[in-house]
Amino acid sequence: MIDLLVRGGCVVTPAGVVKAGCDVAVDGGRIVALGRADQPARRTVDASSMLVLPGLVDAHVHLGCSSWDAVTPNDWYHGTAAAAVGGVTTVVDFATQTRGRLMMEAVDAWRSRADPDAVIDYGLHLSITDASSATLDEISRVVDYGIPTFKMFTIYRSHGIMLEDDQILEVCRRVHECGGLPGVHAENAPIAERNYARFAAKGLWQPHYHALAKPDYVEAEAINRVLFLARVASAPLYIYHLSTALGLELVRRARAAGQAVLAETCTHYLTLSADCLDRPDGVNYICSPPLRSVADQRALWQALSDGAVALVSTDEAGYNAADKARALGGPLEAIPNGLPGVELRLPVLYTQGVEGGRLSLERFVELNCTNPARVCGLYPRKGVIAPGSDADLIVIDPGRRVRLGADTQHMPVDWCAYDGLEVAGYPQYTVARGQVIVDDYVFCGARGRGEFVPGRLDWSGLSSLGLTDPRKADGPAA
Ligand code: DUC
Ligand code: ZN
Ligand code: ZN
Repeated sequence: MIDLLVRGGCVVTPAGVVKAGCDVAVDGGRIVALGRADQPARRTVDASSMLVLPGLVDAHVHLGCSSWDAVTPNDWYHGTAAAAVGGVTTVVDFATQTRGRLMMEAVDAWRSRADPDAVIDYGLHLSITDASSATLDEISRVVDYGIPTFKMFTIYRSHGIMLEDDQILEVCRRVHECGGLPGVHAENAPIAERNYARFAAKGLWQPHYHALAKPDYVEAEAINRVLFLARVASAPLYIYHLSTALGLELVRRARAAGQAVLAETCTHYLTLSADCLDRPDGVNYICSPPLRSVADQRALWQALSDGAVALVSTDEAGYNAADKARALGGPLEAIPNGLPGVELRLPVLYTQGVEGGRLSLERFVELNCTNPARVCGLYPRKGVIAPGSDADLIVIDPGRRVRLGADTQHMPVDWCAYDGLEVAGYPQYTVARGQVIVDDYVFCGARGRGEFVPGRLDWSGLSSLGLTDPRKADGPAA
């Protein structure tokens, strides 16, 4: 007798969509068979007339994240529970090095918060904040531990996490030598800082000026610079949260020239525009990079379907409205950045992407499940419905619709970035490593059942995303 049979659904597999009548057999936390599996099971979920997808992987979240004196209500328990309700079965957070200290201290700190509370499995990136010889020498240890992705910041000088160009070059070199993947939060710091100071001097503190302080060229210049540094280092590059058509154009050009670069965008850059900043609750919508124009959104949707952007994440970092509003009237940089969204990527993008005719179901799964798992080194354990993979599955009734709002979302954040939007796609069941943790739309998972999953990059698999290992490719020399 097997543990679980998800019977008769329309299943998205690596070979394509199995139209209907496909069973998924689960035992010992893994998928053991696909197709017609006439086996007795301890539990059967009837998936006839339902969609069965891999659980989503969110490659970019900040849970229990703090900014000055504010902390996001989506901590490791509430954030992962809400994520599960939204069909997410793996999240990847950022262990952030304290400058001058060992990176492994940050890893230990993140694990000590995640392990007792996480409801779903998780991986980590490492946000690297200095390039001392001790840090550079520690990179191989971090990669061996199972954290192969390193995020560098070209901005946030006052937060003590920004790297200078020489440091970025060194980190790219060393991460690449160690078999890891360097990545970047790309915004030009001096231009943004000058703009903030200029607006502050004139008393222009409204959220509107956040977007004006960081126009599209602030992102694109930093992308251009770091693309060049990565090329000099012969290193691949992961661009986190790409938000502009101008930055995208640079990514496209680099990829066309054979450079190993991949880009991520986020739900909000696809679906919300800078006009949100002008609403009465506009301060809530402050995030970095800022929300952009409808033309930028259009370019990003196009890039999702043609492959120039490889994955969608949420950059989950949702603060309560009062914590955002408290900082109004002072420097714009002091307003906590980020939007709540870890629960909402599936319904929002299923509705606007798949129902909206912009993405096939297969492409939706690549962007939200398979590719994030590949980029974080979690594939094929995560992100795919295939025998041998973890049984991370969601079962969706595509006909059921919900109107989003602070009262319907499960995240304990007191406002909803998509208030009033009608969506389909919330899963009726979420199965994580073989356990039903959302049962008929009700969360029933146990605190602390989630485990750290070490990431190991598979360069041959990453080549399907245009990320050939530059050590082996005949790419352009700098
Ligand atoms: N920007 C970041 O860089 N991190 C968290 C959220 C945000 O908006
Ligand atoms: Zn960032
Ligand atoms: Zn982030």
